[in-house]
Amino acid sequence: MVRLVLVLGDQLTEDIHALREADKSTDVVVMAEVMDEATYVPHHPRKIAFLFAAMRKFAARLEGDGWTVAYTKLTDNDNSGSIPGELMRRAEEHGAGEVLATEPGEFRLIAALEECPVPVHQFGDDRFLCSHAEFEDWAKGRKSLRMEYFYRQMRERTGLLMQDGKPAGGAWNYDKENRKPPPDAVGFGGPMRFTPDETVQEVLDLVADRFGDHFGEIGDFWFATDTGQARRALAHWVTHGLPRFGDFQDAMKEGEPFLWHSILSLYMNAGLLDPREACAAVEEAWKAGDAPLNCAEGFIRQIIGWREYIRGIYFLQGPDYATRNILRHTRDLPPLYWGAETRMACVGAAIAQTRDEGYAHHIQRLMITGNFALLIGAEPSQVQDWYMASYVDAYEWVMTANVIGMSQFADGGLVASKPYVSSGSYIDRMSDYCAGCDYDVKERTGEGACPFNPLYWHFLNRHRDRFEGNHRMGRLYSNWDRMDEERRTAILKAGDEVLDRLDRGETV
Ligand code: FAD
Ligand code: DLZ
Ligand code: SF4
Repeated sequence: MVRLVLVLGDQLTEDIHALREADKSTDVVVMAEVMDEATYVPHHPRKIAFLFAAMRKFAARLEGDGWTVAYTKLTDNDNSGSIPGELMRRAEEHGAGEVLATEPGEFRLIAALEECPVPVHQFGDDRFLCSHAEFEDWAKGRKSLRMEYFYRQMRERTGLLMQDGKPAGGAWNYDKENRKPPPDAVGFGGPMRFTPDETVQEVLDLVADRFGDHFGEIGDFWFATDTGQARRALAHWVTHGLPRFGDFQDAMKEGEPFLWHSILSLYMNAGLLDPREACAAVEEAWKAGDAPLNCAEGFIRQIIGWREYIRGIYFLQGPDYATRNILRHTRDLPPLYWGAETRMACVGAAIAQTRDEGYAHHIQRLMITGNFALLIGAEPSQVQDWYMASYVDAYEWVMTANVIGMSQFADGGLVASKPYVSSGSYIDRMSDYCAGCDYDVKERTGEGACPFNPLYWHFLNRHRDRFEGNHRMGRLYSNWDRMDEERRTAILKAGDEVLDRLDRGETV
């Protein structure tokens, strides 16, 4: 009997598990552009365009390779609007009694496939280096699930940057070398850009027409949309970006959205680029003397460490992880996140580039938009929805532990050993934003004071019971206690005023 083989929009890998299990001569591949997936959060238009274009090119490639593909375009009259709906429709059309699928990266879709009237067999997604069982095994019985220990095990398992069973260079982690402030000039022109071909252009017109009300601009679309292009983007970055990637990994610079970052997450997450291949290329560059160890290690740690760990936590914790809110934060995310005016240069820059590119690099996500949301006490699920809607690389398997855990501390410290909050001085040290800001980063109170300053102390003060005993934070509370009472009262009042202004809908 004919079987259907489901390939989702972020499963565009030729040897993905379900395709490996299928028979090209009898089975039918099902791919579908559906409204349910495009709108369960209002995804950035560039994300929808990227995935639809890449899906169409991937389907054509499978057909060229001898597969039968039943492809549904968004505008097809009989499009049922959902993945289970399309499976049922295609099952009837082809007389299929079974579906082969690769496990989706989001619980809601896993559940939808489990409930589908046509039986769906979900195979493990082995594009990841660590299976659910292996992660559970690692986590079992541990008091603390810190990424660093997981990472060391992954280095040993993969052999990446290992010499005679020991970490190359003698240390596991060179993060200390990777915190330089931004240089005056960036000599790297950013990621490789691709001119839209006919397929991409058709999709760009469709998305502009149907999803113009979503936050984000299509603008000048330059993403790779097939594996060949994604590989060229990788090679370009390894040659030109990697050699300085590590040094400036945490830096931020006005007008430089990409710095030396790879902009490869969207390709890896959609299946166009194999993370093993990316790590191998980086290790090779280090071995050839073309990239320093701190840069190669920094990148490989993000992939086999953070990327795998973040996914492991999502699947280990289960569907309710996304709803955690241990700090009981309830403030609505202010309209400035959706593009309303702000006088804060750092926040304005991060959000403007998010709107224009669907991209912000890690420190912008963590220490600008994430930091501000945490300081004002925004409701974590609203923060999660904003990130899901704003980034081209966003899927729940990777977003949830980054937002709920790392950024908002809503899981009570499972992922992060302390909350990622800072005053303006960290932002001033790591960026050049403050020089062009309406606010004064040196001031904690008064009309022109940088809002991050009073909000930082306001946050620490209102959560004192929880954080005072944290060995990484005790010194902060000692500093606070050493200020005279009048000063402390004035700072807390300044924090209240910022929050009141936000609540009244005034521009901050
Ligand atoms: P680079 O700086 O060049 O890093 C190399 C690669 O490492 C990335 O391509 C990515 O695959 C991986 N990586 C690095 N850090 C992480 C991490 N914390 N978790 C997972 N992978 C990581 N990443 C996503 O892919 N999708 C998301 O939806 C996402 N949401 C985030 C939300 C918040 C609040 C934070 C703090 C981080 C989030 N990240 C997310 C992680 C990280 O910010 C992005 O992977 C990175 O910015 C992508 O840009 P890049 O490819 O230029 O990365
Ligand atoms: C994100 C996304 C979008 C916007 N559209 C589609 C689509 O139309 N069809 C599809 O198969 N997949 C799409 N995706 C990706 C899925 O939402 C993704 O597979 C799940 O979020 C699981 O990671
Ligand atoms: Fe951001 Fe404060 Fe600096 Fe302005 S002064 S850019 S708000 S950190």
